[in-house]
Amino acid sequence: MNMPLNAPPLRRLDATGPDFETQYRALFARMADENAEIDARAADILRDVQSRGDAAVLDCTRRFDRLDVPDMAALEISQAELRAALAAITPEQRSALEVAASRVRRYHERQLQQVGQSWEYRDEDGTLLGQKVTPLDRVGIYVPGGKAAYPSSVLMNAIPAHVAGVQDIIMVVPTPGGERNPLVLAAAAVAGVSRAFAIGGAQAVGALAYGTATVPAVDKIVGPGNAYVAAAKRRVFGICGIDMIAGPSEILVLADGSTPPDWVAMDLFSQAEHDELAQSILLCPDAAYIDAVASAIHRLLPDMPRKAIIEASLAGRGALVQVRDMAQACELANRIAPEHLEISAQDPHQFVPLLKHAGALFLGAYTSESLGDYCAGPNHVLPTSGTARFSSPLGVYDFIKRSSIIEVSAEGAQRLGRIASVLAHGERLTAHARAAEMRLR
Ligand code: HSO
Ligand code: ZN
Repeated sequence: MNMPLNAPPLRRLDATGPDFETQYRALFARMADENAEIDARAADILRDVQSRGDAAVLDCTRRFDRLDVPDMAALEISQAELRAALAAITPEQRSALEVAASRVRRYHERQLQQVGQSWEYRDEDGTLLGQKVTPLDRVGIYVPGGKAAYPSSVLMNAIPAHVAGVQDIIMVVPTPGGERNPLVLAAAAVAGVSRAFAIGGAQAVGALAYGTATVPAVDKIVGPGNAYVAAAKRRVFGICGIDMIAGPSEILVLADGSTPPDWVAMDLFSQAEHDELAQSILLCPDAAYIDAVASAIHRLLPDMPRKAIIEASLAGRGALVQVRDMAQACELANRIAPEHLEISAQDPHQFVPLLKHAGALFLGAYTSESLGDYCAGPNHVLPTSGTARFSSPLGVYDFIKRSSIIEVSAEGAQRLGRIASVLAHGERLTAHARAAEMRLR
């Protein structure tokens, strides 16, 4: 049964071997995601939307989404339509959406308790210092609607915004050929989206960033999209905020060999099925177990409806890697900094202190990543492509900002005034110095 797999779909590497460094570099060669041509086209679209507003958005929607409507009003999805979609889905779907939403809400409410608190303290001389937390006024949520339309992503983007206290949540979702996805609309109703528009691509990003007669300008745009959307988000950053530039999905499984191999194989598939460019990797010290996962992959793959995508993803960027031990697996995991990190081990907790960089950690055999994708509670919008080294899951903190508060007492102005005056003179900024000195007794 232990059929070793050396040919495609999945390469096998040995992390203790002499060639590993070269193989590793090839496996993680970053995709050239800043395609100059795509960027130039996104820039053209943004310029057009900035100057012609709704008319440009309508033209693009005709061209790219094959959707010809007389005016932008026809592209707004009304609250009544969102509610109707919620009423029309099956009771089972509705309850799944609602339970998922309430778990996601609860998790993010906990986050709000930690990061949403304003605070202040007083110096001995009475000077008051603090930090005031305020939600953003209005945010835009980009929901992909082409190859992949994910109602779960509507929840994951809108709920933290809602929990943070954002008043206006504007959703955009492309509807190629005019087809509106009922589950996406139902999720928008559950999540409390304020307004929704059937637009997408760089034109939707432009509409949200600059505002048009119909689409209100937002303070931040969140949510994943295709390469045009990513390019447009990069370009409007600064006019408004953006969350991150999301790359293809990734899963890294660290296995000690105690989880049924079929479970691990299916978890690898679960990310691979998102995209030909998705990346699924197994790290394991046990060669026989790797064989077992390889044969599970062979056996299970033919039955998968998305087997072509899975196969392309596994063959292109997947790997089964034998490591010296679990400690080496943890070192490699930190280097990879994956979006999703499953620790499929008998005692996963012993490895947690060793793991520093990952979008989300999934502990133990029962924690399939897919549970996190839908309903465990934490956000599924996560840093990809190694950006977990410096960034975090989408969260309530992405929808709030902080203002500093300073109230200097008459007493405090004496001490601080002298310090400020010295430093201001050092910078040759006389007005700064005088402003401080005038308040000295
Ligand atoms: N794993 C994806 C999220 C998702 N999965 C949506 C299923 N639906 C990116 O983290
Ligand atoms: Zn997923």
